[in-house]
Amino acid sequence: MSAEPVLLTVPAQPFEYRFSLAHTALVIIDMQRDFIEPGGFGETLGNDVSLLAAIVPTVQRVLAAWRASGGCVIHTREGHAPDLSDCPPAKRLRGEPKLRIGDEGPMGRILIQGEPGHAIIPELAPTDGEVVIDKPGKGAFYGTGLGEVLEARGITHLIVMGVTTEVCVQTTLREANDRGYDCLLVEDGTESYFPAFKEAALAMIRAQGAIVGWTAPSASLLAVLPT
Ligand code: C5J
Repeated sequence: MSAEPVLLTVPAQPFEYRFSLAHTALVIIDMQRDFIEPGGFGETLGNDVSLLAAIVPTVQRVLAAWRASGGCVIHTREGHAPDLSDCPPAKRLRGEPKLRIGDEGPMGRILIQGEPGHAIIPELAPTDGEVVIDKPGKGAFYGTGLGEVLEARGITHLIVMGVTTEVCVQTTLREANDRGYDCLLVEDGTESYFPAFKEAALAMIRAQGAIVGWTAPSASLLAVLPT
């Protein structure tokens, strides 16, 4: 008879979040040079990328603690095949960015797999055995094998960090919630180019009795992880 996994409880909003390490994945969304460093996709859209860089130490701290606890780690990267076959023209042609997806920039072709800008920042580089999901869209389930990866590992809960809060993070949380996952978003482990959008997204996620999920500061999560 196998023992029941130990349940950990995080003080969270709108109420406590309970999870077991055995059935929970830490999902780190799109902490790529293209979003966080000058000269990438984020900056071509006119954004101040320093806002996003500010959360790197927090994400590093939670990742280190999660790795030490032996939990499953999943990283995602937004990007497209070099021939752009998985990039809808509407995504590439929308707006008036300085450079479009696929154009040559200071970190290689913008948002293209294998280019320097597409890489996860070195501070958060995946280690052997960690899953990396390449995604063509904003949500991490659309057009990827993430659902199958989670199912194969018996994952029922997701603890999420990354960028940007109201775009790829929120889209992924909504996709996950519709698939039945209980999700906790780490408040200081996510950021937006627009602080007001971050706050609004956090409020929307936890409203109506955790209609999309829970939110909690990293300190509350770190306090319950085994040392
Ligand atoms: C965006 C993302 N903002 N990772 N991507 O286009 O949030």
